Amino acid sequence: MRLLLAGLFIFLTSCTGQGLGGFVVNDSTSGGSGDGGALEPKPRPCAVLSSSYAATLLDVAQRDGVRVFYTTNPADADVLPDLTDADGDGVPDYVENILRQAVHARAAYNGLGFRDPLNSPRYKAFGVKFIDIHVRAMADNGLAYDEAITYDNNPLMKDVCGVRIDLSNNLASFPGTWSVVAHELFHLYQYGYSMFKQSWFLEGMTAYAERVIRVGGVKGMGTTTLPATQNDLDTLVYAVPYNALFDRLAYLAEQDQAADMPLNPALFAGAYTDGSLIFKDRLLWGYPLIRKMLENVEEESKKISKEKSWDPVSWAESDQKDAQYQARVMRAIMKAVRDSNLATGGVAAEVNAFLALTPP
Ligand SMILES: [Ca+2]
Ligand SMILES: [Ca+2]
Ligand SMILES: [Zn+2]
Repeated sequence: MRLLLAGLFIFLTSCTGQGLGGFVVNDSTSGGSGDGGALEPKPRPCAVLSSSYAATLLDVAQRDGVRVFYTTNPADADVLPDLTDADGDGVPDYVENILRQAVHARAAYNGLGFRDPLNSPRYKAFGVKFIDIHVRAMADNGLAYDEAITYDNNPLMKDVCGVRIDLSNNLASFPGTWSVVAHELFHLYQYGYSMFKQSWFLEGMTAYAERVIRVGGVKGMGTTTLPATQNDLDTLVYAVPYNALFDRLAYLAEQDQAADMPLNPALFAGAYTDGSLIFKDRLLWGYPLIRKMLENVEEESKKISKEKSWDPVSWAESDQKDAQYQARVMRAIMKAVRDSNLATGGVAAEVNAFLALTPP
């Protein structure tokens, strides 16, 4: 690791080649400094990386604080296979549609009261200015990283701090009904609220949240009932990234399944370059409960930081994913459920059995 002075900021440069999992900022072991009871964490240095792929993403399209980096260079491994540019403005439709999904989904999440990641104490502490989407040739459809980073080997990134999403350069028939941009984007919201990166929490909740643009108010109509035993909780929730827990709880919390999301109607008119609507319907059930869960989980994240004397905005990756904290995340989630009084009528037994699994 080397230190660079750039203006008033001190950047930490990664010397790992293994992606962000082996991220070096965490080995600053700033434990102890904590936030000392202050409302917002003190400023932190954004990490500066020099990954080789980033150097060749030499095109960018940006709007409303979202930057999409890509390449049209046919000699580059990450080149877009489809360079169609229907309106001839120089931005390929593929990139334009990524940008439109990101901007619309973000406006919706924010309009529903979820705290924008760039307004979170965590990312404010690192001086994050952009949501950066890197369009690449990759095996996954998308990935969302939680570290605050920039790249010093790409002139377009200009050493301005961002949070990074990687997206495949080759999603079949994108945009179609794809919601992967909205999905990865919601992970950034989760990261803004807490340090936890347990898969059941991240993916279960996000598989629900991407309904913001997909057909339906929740995934699978919320028909999968809540875990009723510890074994259910272990095998159907904790062991299953794309579990049905959040969809079921959001379904139970919704009072009016036909209600439009209370968003600016102009947002719902948003369309992709082919004219198809970005929002496939206006439904997202139970979002106030999900929002409350995130707020409770944020408190739990802060509590653990204090108990462990960890930097509240920078935990070791292994601690972020540590299953020993899953019951504490679950307790924070259950507190939101208890406070919402869902255990009534025909589902009282189901909800109470679930809540009994992790007592307050
Ligand atoms: Ca265009
Ligand atoms: Ca929907
Ligand atoms: Zn995900």
